[in-house]
Amino acid sequence: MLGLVGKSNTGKSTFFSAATLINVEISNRIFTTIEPNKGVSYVRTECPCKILGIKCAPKNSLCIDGQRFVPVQVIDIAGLVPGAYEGRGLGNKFLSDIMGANALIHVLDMSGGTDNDGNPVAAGSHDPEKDIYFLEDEIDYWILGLLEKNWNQIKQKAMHEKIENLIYKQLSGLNMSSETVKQLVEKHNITAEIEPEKLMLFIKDLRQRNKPIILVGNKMDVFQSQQNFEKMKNHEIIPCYAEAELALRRAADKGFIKYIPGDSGFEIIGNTDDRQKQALGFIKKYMEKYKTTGIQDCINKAVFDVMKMIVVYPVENESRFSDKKGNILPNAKLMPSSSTAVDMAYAVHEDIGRNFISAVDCRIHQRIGSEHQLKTGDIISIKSRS
Ligand SMILES: Nc1nc2c(ncn2[C@@H]2O[C@H](COP(=O)(O)OP(=O)(O)O)[C@@H](O)[C@H]2O)c(=O)[nH]1
Ligand SMILES: [Mg+2]
Repeated sequence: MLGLVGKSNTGKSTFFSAATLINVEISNRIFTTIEPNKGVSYVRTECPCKILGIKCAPKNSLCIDGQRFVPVQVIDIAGLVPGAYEGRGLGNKFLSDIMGANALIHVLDMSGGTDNDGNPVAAGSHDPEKDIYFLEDEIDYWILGLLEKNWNQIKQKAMHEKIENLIYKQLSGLNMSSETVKQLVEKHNITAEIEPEKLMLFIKDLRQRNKPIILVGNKMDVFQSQQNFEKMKNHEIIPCYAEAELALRRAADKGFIKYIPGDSGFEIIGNTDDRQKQALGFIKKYMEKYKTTGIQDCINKAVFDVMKMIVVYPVENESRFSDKKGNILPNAKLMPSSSTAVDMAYAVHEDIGRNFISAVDCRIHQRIGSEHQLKTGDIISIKSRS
């Protein structure tokens, strides 16, 4: 799950609406909104149907003109205010929401038109670079709070129990592997008597692994944003124009334009009035400069580069690339990049994993073993004892 975070007024809800709107027939829209702030977005990847010259029939995902869109949950996490970690504002809700996120997309108002508390101010009056550190600090202090709450107990128990186990239990809500916690505890030489500054370095390291942050510079259409973007070149920021992406997806939904999320342009195909033409013209100019609106880039970066996932296609029939019913490339599965053939078998079904015999890499018609490492785009048929 990806969490959208940022102060009020930076464009999170606009980003969320754009990222979760996709122009496909209703029958294909299997994923609907779960809660008001939770929705489904899609990572975009080349569908193997294109290169193989076949017509696919996706079931758990979508294929638009040879681009496969694979669902990923997104949550619009409101409530970031200074002191959220102390429960200020919607602080507690904010923190329990980020607890469940695998990566955070931090939406910045690059125009500097939003003050510390999330109030709109004149563009250029706030330094958006500060917001980067502000979010990191909020999360760090929150994790520190989780540890400090029971530090006295940890101290006592540390006499007869390993400190890494105690810290692991204390941070169980973060869903980290015990292996990662152990590694970090060793790396930072954590003991029950650790000095606060050293503990903070440990927490920063832990946060970077547990809640990696993708920086999004929104409102790049505003003049001041471009100056700030130049000034902040030492950070890796994806330039973004959320309002435009929302307008494009809505226009595509209504049939005015042809636009596939993530494309570097669009085509007007319906009747548009002067006002619409003007708005689309402005967006077109922006895209000529920045290539895309940035929304799809953010989702893809989060899933592929930061969470390091791959997309693989399990099939039954190894020569037709289909399921039992003949649907070609029906399912696209997101898996961690280190996944093996047997991992995929388990991901399809527990029983198939347990009864795994071998698998076939269908694109090259080659048998592969259980420990064979998969790569993105693989089409795999699994043989199991039935
Ligand atoms: N210029 C510009 N304004 C935007 C963009 N995205 C959002 N906004 C505006 O910023 C304001 C706050 O947006 P909203 O999505 O409600 O922000 P949230 O409070 O972070 O959820 C609204 O007036 C939006 O229209 C953008 O890409 N460019
Ligand atoms: Mg909002």
